[in-house]
Amino acid sequence: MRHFISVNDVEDISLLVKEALTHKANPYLHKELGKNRTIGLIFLNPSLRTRISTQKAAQNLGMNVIVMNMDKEGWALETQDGVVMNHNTVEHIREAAAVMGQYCDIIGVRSFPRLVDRNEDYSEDFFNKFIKYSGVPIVSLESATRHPLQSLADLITIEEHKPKPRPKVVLTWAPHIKSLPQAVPNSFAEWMNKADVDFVITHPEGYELAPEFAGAAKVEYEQEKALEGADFVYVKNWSSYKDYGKVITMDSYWMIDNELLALTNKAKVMHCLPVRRGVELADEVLDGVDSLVIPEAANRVWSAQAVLAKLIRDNF
Ligand code: SN0
Repeated sequence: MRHFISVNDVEDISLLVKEALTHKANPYLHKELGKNRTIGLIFLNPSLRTRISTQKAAQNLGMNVIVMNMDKEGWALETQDGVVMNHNTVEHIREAAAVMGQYCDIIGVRSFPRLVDRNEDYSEDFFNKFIKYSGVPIVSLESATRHPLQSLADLITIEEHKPKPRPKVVLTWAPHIKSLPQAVPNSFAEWMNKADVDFVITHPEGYELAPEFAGAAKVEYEQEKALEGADFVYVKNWSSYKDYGKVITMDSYWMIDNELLALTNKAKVMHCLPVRRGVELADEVLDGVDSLVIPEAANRVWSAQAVLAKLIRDNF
């Protein structure tokens, strides 16, 4: 594995889950693996779990870690080629990424979509340029269209809590007041489509995910029907892909509460966090016995540790 950008970079997802669980059982077993290696974690957007869990994972492997909130502490970046930089941008990604590649053996990058131009976001231009100009392995800490470290942590959590060999997993759209990226649901869908699960997506009309991410997943527009027999309910809001970046409905009755949860097979509830209480998920569910949101967040460490260990082994 040269980079970790999507599920397509992973040869065998169940093997990666197994490796993550090995790190979980014995976090410091490979504390020499990353010795004298430096990882740079570059954030162009806010983060809590990704930042701390990836830093912790790298430290468990003995790596040196540099964290930079580039949006606040770095020079304003230009990403387009051929631009005469006589406006607000100060430094071109060609130089910025190349220089960081000189200081770091691996670079993790977080960069959200602008949600203005679908082609621009879905081309993953920023990530592709970062890969090209840095010259080192790149780990996605959430890109415009994907959040693979989250999806791997989700799969680890499902593996640990599944009540049967092939559980039913339902990804449900949730209401929100803001326009959010499709990265988390896109990524979750592409990982679930490769996992041994019965995968169903439910959302109001107009919130269809991009076909390359929805893949062969079953789409059920009636939420109550989708929830029937579910073993896991994965809750997430996203803005429209079709009417790009728009909030087309806020339908508050889509919020999962105990009444909707009663339709499932005693389902466990997942959410990548941060979650807006009383908007995306009812307090009674988040505070109830079926919530997995904290163990799911805890698994972010083992997800990152498995990925970094693989990158170190495969590249150095
Ligand atoms: C991000 C998202 O992609 O949906 C990060 C999730 C890991 N979430 C948000 O930006 C939430 C913002 C808000 O105002 O609730």
